[in-house]
Amino acid sequence: MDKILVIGAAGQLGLELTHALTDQFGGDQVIATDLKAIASSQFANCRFEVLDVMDKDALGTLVKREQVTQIYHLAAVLSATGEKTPLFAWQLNMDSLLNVLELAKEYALDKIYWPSSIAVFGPGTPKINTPQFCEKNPNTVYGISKLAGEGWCTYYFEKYGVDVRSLRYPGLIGYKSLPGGGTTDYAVDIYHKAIANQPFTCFLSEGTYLPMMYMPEAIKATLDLMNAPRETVKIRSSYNLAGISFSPKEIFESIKKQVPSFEIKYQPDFRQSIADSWPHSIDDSHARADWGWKPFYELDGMTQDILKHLPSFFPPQP
Ligand code: AKB
Repeated sequence: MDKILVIGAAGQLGLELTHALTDQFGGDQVIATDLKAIASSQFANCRFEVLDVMDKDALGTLVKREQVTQIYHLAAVLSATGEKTPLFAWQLNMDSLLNVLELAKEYALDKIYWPSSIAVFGPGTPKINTPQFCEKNPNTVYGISKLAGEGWCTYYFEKYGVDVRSLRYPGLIGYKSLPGGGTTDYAVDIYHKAIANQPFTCFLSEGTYLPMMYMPEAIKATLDLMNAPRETVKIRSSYNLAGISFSPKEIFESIKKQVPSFEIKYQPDFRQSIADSWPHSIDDSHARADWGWKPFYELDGMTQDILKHLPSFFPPQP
């Protein structure tokens, strides 16, 4: 029987993915873990344990004791935060992945999921419809660690047969939790300001196009990839994945259709150069061909859905 361990379950992606995994496998089969004990209240339908993924012995004990068969390893320092503490970001992002891959080899686990990112691309990458295979020269420590991680995933698959699967997520936009230190996170914060009837100051310039994805699509893509038969998963570094590409001006205009009084101003900071090094749009034809991926949201549909649901998760403060 499948036993699923989620590492970094209290993060923006982790929270929603853990709930989806609980729906798929049943609460008894899923163990949510995070560094923060306070997160336990968010996992009423499955077990929660405090875990530091850097502690390989504690991770190994948990995997053995619970007879874990699959690990979703989501803990990471993201792009903007990573630039403030580069060595810590490298250490956390790399050592934690190696801990998980080593245990997957040692205990012959069935499957591993590890997210990569559009941050693996860099200034020399083609910006429009960025291909799966092209020049990658990331210039953030986050991007460098994701690119190295993709190499390690391929290595463990080829040398040891570890069935590790990965997606290069665009910026993820959800309404159930707050984002955590990414360059694309302006596209989450902007909705919080809109429902609070406050003006939004954007840290990117109005014309900065970035690939983004609404959370329900990211969850579906992740489960589709993980549920695909082993032989259909032909790329073992990480799959390109596309949702919607838009600029701060376009998301602002989309929100303004629903909240006519909404205002924005632009004050680009250090995150602008990170965004400028990333693609505008992504070619995900390999994901479509290999395991049937197809995105289903457009910008206005996502905006309507978020504005409808966000106030019940984060009631606007007076
Ligand atoms: C970030 O902005 O750092 C992340 C990402 C694109 O991986 N959302």
